[in-house]
This record gives sequence, structure tokens and C-alpha cells, in this order.
Amino acid sequence: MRDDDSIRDRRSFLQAAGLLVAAGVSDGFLNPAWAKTVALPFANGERPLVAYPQKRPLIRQTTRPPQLETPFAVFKEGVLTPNDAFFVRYHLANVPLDIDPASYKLNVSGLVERPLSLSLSELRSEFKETEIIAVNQCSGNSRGFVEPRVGGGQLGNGAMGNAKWRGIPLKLVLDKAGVKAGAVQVTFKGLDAPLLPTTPEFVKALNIDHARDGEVLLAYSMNDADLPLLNGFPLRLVVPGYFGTYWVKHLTEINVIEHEFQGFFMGKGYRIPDNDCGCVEPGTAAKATRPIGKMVVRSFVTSLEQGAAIRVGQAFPIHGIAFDGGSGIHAVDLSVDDGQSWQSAKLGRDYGRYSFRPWQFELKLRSKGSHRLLVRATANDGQVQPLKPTWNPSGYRRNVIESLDVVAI
Ligand SMILES: Nc1nc2c(c(=O)[nH]1)N[C@H]1C(S)=C(S)[C@@H](COP(=O)(O)O)O[C@H]1N2
Ligand SMILES: [Mo]
Repeated sequence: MRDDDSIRDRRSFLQAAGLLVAAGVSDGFLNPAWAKTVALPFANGERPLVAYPQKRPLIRQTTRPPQLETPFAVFKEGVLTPNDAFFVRYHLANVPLDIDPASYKLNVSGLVERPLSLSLSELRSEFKETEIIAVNQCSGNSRGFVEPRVGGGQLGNGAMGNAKWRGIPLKLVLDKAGVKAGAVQVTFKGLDAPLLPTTPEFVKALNIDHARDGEVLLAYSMNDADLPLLNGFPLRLVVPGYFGTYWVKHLTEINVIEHEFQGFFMGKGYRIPDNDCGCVEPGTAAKATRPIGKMVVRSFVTSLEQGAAIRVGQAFPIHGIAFDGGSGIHAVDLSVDDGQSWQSAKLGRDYGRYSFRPWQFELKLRSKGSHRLLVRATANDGQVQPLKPTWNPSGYRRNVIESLDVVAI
């Protein structure tokens, strides 16, 4: 990192951190009576819209820790989600506010020949950087729609975003450290620490082969800017195709281990039923579970809101996005007869197999009145969105075919 970069980083970071403190993030963000609210379309869906530092007003899910959801209308602005609109998810109440990028260190230890302690400038200058466009989606995105309802953040569809991430392949750093024979997993820890000693730390793990696949990134840049404070400044893990839970923010400790890591957020949390659908009969528990992994295929209309009115008999252009866990999007189809027949949408530019894939469709409704529009994506690996939602106790991986009611006038 050049000096002027680090000065700029430090200044913008301190400003953001100061604003977070001023805003009362550490003792409960106030919710003045004049604050705008939005209603997510399920019971008890009312949420305030609150602007945090470096963020435009976002849907506030929780205060401590801050959890902010992207208003869905943002996804029609473009295929990349702007940094100031990108969702925010934390597990531990104290967001790290005293990060000094000049003294920040990424430590690599455990089963390696040469433990490393890298500054940000060493990381940037000693390794070859690379870039990838990839979707970061929370495992619990859309949980608020799950029926029967389950505990956890009652999210709409905005706990996802697509960004251009730039950084250093994790593989290069692991190679420099020299992974020893017998390595099984690599663990990742950020600077956020629990308030109470009984609260588990947020530590995630990847299998050694995954960690060395060349695609997992140590990212310092998002959409050509420094990572926003709340999205992991100054460094985060980017795990293309995998749910956001692995994308550890404020990454500071990498540990190579010779066993399968069983810390709370791998051994207990973020697990799904260990079967093909990752699902069970509603209301039941799974006999066996496994850590959640790759994202499943989804698609959304972004250009229309529920209840939108369009002219009968005329072709009306509609737009949307689709994505999966990295096989790429093969097709997007729409139906206006409850899934009896489907028509193909036209896929837009391909920004890479981990990105949102834009699509467009000319919708023509032949009779006046209300119509239900269904949108279904098929991935290159053959996965298709299900017509009926699957269920699991944590409300993870929702990917049912979305529907939108439109009125032909
Ligand atoms: N340090 C740290 N990293 C973290 C988390 C966290 O609580 N602490 N939450 C994870 C989860 S569950 C998600 S969905 C993503 C969200 O990334 P974002 O906040 O940048 O949108 O961050 C991941 N990385
Ligand atoms: Mo998440």
C-alpha cells in the first residue's frame, strides 16, 4: 500500500468509526419517531430505515450487533451492489472500531513451515493481486418468508449483494507460509471479539483444498474502493460461491490445523440437514447435519414491485437477476400460468459464474386483471429452483421459485 493510500484509509476509517460511536452503535442506535420505516411483506415485518456511516439508509434488522438489509429496489440500479447499499451482518455486539491500518497484521500460523505476520502493505506488495465479481449472500437471506416460521433474523430478500472484490489469493499466502503435510482445515478469525467470555468467538473453517483452490481471496477492495468499515475493513475473506458466513471480516488470524474445526459457528451453528435437499419435514429436526456450503440457485425480478400495473396486450420489458453457487446460470424462465408452461428470458452479459447474471423478458399479458408471475432459474450444474419451498430448522438456503403479482390494465 502506498503512503497516501494508508493515510486516506486511516482517515476515512477514523471518520467512520467516530460516526459509529457518535451514532450510538455501542449503546443502542436511537430510533427517533421521525425515522422512516419499511414493511417487509410478512407478519411483524416493519423495520426502520437507518443510515449508518458509509451507508445510505438501510433496513435495520438489529442494533447490537448491527444488522442491515439492502432495500430490494437497490438491485435494479445495476448488476453490482453499491458499497453504501451493501447489507451488513455481525454476530458479536462489539464491531471493531479501533483498527489502525498502519499497524494491522494478518497472522498465519499453525501447521506451516514459516508463520507469517503480514502488514497490509506487505500483503499488497509481495503477492500478485486478482479480482473477481461474486455474490455474498447470508445463509438466512429471505428467512422471514419461511413457513412454518423459524427463529433468527426475519430477513426479506436483501441480505445479499454482488460486488467486484480485489485482493490476494489465499493460496499465495498459504504457499508462502508453507503448509505442512497433514493439514486438514484452515480457520479464519476477525478482529471482532465477544463481550462476554462465555460467548463463542466468530471463527470459520475451510477444508485445506478449498483454501488452496486459488479462488478464495483476501480482499481489501470492493467495487474499486476500500472495504467499508461495516463490510470488513481493512481485509476480508471472499469465498466465491459459498454463503456469506465464510466471508470473515476484519480478518486477522489464519490458522492451519490437522483436524476438523468444531468451534461454535462450524460445529453447532450454520449447519443444514445432511441430505441432498438440505431439508427436513417442517417442524422436525435432522438426524445428521453438515456445515452449510455453496449457495443454491435463485432468481428475482428486480424491475417490478408487487402489484405493479402494466398495459394489457403490450410487450412490457422486465428485468431481473439470477445466481447460484458458481456453476453459472444456464437459463431463466417465466410463467404466468402457475408453472404449467414456461417462456425463456434472454440472459444478459456474463460477469463471471459467481456474479449476478442479469436477464430480461418481454412480458405480454393477454387478459385484464391480476396475474401471478413466476421466475425460475436453472444452473449449469442442472439445479433448478423448486416450485415448493423446502424447510430446515434454521431457515437457511431459501430458493423457492419467486412469484410476483402484477395487474394488467
Ligand atoms: N468478523 C466477522 N465476519 C463475518 C461475520 C461476523 O459476524 N464477524 N458474519 C458473517 C456472515 S454470517 C455474513 S452473511 C457475512 C456478511 O457480510 P457483510 O456484512 O459484508 O454483508 O459476513 C460474515 N463475516
Ligand atoms: Mo450470514
